[in-house]
Amino acid sequence: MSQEINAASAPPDATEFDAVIVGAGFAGMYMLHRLRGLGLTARVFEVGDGVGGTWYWNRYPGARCDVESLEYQYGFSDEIQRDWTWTERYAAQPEILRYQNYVADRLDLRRDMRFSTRVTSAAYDERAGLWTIGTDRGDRVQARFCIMATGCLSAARVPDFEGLDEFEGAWYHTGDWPKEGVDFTGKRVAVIGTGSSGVQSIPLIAEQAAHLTVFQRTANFTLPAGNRPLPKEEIEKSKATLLQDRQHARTTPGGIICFEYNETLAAEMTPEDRKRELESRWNKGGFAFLGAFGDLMATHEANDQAADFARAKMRAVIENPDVVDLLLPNDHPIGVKRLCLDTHYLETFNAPHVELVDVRKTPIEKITAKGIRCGGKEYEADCIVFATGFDAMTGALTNIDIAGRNGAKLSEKWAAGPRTYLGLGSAGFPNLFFITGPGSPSVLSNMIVSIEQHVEWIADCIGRLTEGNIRSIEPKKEAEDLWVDHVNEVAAATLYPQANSWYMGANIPGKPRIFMPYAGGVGVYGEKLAEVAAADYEGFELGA
Ligand code: NA7
Repeated sequence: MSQEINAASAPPDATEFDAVIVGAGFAGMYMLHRLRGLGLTARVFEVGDGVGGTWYWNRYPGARCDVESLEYQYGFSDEIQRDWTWTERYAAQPEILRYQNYVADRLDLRRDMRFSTRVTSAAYDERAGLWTIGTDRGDRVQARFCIMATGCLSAARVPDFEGLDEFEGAWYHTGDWPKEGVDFTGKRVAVIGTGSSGVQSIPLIAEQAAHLTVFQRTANFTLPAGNRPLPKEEIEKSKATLLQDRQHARTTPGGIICFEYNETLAAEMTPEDRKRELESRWNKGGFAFLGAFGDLMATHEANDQAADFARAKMRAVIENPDVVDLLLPNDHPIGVKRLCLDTHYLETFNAPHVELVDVRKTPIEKITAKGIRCGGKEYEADCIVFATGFDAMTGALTNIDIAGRNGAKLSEKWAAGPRTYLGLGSAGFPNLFFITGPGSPSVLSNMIVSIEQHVEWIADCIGRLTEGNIRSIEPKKEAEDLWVDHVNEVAAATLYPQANSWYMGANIPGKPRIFMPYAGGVGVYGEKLAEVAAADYEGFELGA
């Protein structure tokens, strides 16, 4: 590791690099480390004033990872993992951000990073074989490779509600939370949105607020996270085996070993066995619930068993008869919208100062000076929290003016939905890589496992191109078309397309309804990546 730490950086005022990396979250940090290991120069640009990406921005109360901390960490360095100790089963945002800063210190990453800088454009010069990257601070730098480590959930989105600029109170988006925090003590607070961010923040906001009004469009399946402090023995065991465990995780569908998939189909089990399986997984907490039967995500029959079980459990903790039916999800199979893991979310609605408004029945009409108008009634609020999600998977990419061969724009090419080969690149955009791009397992997996899988593949690829004096790599259109078809076919064999989810782009008016991540699983996908690389980058055009 020390050799890589000492790798030469480009001078601070350099404008030419081997690679530019956009984003300093988990993906950008590791990518920089790997490129340094190849002896290449790289510059990272990041909007935040520090490393962290998702975990830099999502500082809302209760923000916590829904993948267990012992698995949600880098697995590439034994030294790094051994010298860090997680405290809880699910790490909270401040702890994850501390971890990222610890890694940035250990690898001395910041000297090649420029913070508080947004990349606004990237244009490919075909003759020179170089990308020119522009930023909002006026930088114009050139690099052979441009690597988008921009994250899948980083373009925070406030819906276009009429009247927001007239609102006299303060408003916040969970994905762009003030660093100094927000004190809701004694305030009347409105929260719009009941995805993971709403479900995590609502119980804590309710503890402070004088009155809390929650505006719900879709009731979500939510189950107890079962968070707890990590015992010493569990930590020690993980430290001893993390690197092997990570190899194992890469062969699993979700990149998570504690998930424990049961491959038996629901119909092959007795009702008692099904109940026992669901009960033990529910009690354990976490996403493992979705692994109860082999066909839980594939057939309505199996899914209904789990969904009915979950609804009964949810119903049991809701005391307020006025809201019980509203809080129970009934318009989508369980798991096809991101499952929420909560700590006392449903119980929050038992409190007399917490109110639930159904905006499916009566959509929000407008934001007023004093609050939110909905169903002809004005709900007054001192603060509004938008827990309304992200322009997921594509937003952070299409927000940058990316121009490939002949000036063709990525945003135009993707107007009817993202088109990539393996989620790694797009035809017409040579030497442009996406880390966990659309068309890869990404958000359906442990993001860090998928990030490492991509970063290592990209680093190997760049290393081989550099050694072989190969100027460029770019997906062939035929390979891309086949991959997009394959991604769609795999999704169609699951229940995923049956919900209005951000996986489908359904949360953004006008966004094409396409299932964006690859549902074939991390293991299967990893085999495909290895085959492609071994076959001299089959499906890619290599430019001499
Ligand atoms: P999500 O999961 O996209 O949730 C956003 C929520 O906001 C969801 O309940 C939406 O309802 C709701 N929403 C969005 N737009 C509106 C409008 N216009 N009116 C009313 N309600 C609206 O984002 P999160 O930040 O909670 O979580 C993102 C991921 O981060 C999560 O899945 C984990 O992977 C971590 P809808 O369901 O679309 O009807």
